[in-house]
Amino acid sequence: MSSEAHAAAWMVLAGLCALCVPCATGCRSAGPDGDTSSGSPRRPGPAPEGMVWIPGGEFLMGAEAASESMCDLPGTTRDALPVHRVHVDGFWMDATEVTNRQFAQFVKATGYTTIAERVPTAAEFPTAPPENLVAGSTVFTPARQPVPMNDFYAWWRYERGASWRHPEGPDEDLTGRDDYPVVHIAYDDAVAYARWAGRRLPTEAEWEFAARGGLPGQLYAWGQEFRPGGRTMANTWQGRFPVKDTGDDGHAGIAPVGQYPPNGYGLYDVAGNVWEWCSDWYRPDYYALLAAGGVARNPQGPDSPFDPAEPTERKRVHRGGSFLCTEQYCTRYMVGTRGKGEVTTGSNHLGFRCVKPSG
Ligand SMILES: [Ca+2]
Ligand SMILES: [Cu+2]
Repeated sequence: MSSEAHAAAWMVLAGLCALCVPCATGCRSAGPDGDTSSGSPRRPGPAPEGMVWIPGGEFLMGAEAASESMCDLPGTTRDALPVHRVHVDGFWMDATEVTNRQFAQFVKATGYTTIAERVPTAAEFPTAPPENLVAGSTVFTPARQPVPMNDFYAWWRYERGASWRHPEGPDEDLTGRDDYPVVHIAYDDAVAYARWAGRRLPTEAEWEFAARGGLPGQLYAWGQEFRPGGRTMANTWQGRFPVKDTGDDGHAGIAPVGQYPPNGYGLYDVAGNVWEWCSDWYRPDYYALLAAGGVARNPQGPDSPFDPAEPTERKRVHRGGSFLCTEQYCTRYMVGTRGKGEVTTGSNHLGFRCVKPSG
């Protein structure tokens, strides 16, 4: 991929968090009737390493939260509507986001090179100037002063040499970061890891069912309040975005996995820290399609991707929000809301976790 492709890609990427601004209309959850019914409630034996059992069942998927309307910026859609009924079978899920330590084991065993580490070729991108054919990825950089919220170039940059090994750029490495989530992971990178581990990526429905932790129709993975009793539940952004993250929640920027309370199923960081890849193609109208068909059983996503905001980009779903999310801008740490990203594009706030079927 060329820098041009990257440029397009990081526009897409930034779209995750870039298009959202706070709405003044308040927030509503999916409603109190989103009760779960039992799917596969019994743990089918001992847990695979690092995984917890997600019992499956029926639930109300999506969000009516004002956060995902993102007011009136171009390219935004209420893509987490309508709230609709979904059933998922039980499965195992990684309790945490995949860490640098885990990803390093995979790379050591397989010699895998991530997309961000590959030098794009002139054959792939004949129109790109040679100087643009450099490996790298997208890195968040604080703005020096407050900037308009409609231009994410003010805080995203393409950094040559950035990759999972060098999250902030070539001068930084993984020293002391073994337990941090791996980042700068493109979709195929995540799939390759999952295959090696005998696992796979979650569907979007599995991800949301799991993230809700058995609590029906809540705004957050832990309930209706962002800070219940003043307690910090997730790694997000405090302070003026995108200028200064004050780290009032204990971490300015990315945090090691598992620093905040787990949800009802024992999953850590399903809100904030890093976005997580799901296996579904992204379409903003997919929920409407599902809702028309009654209870959707183990939905796998649409057959093909389509984002009207960027119709040529092939995107898959991201979930969970990141350490950059803030009510000033993007509150997609809310459990039913959706993100999306072009499949070859990673960044320093995008990672993943895996699931494994019970059988
Ligand atoms: Ca934080
Ligand atoms: Cu966000």
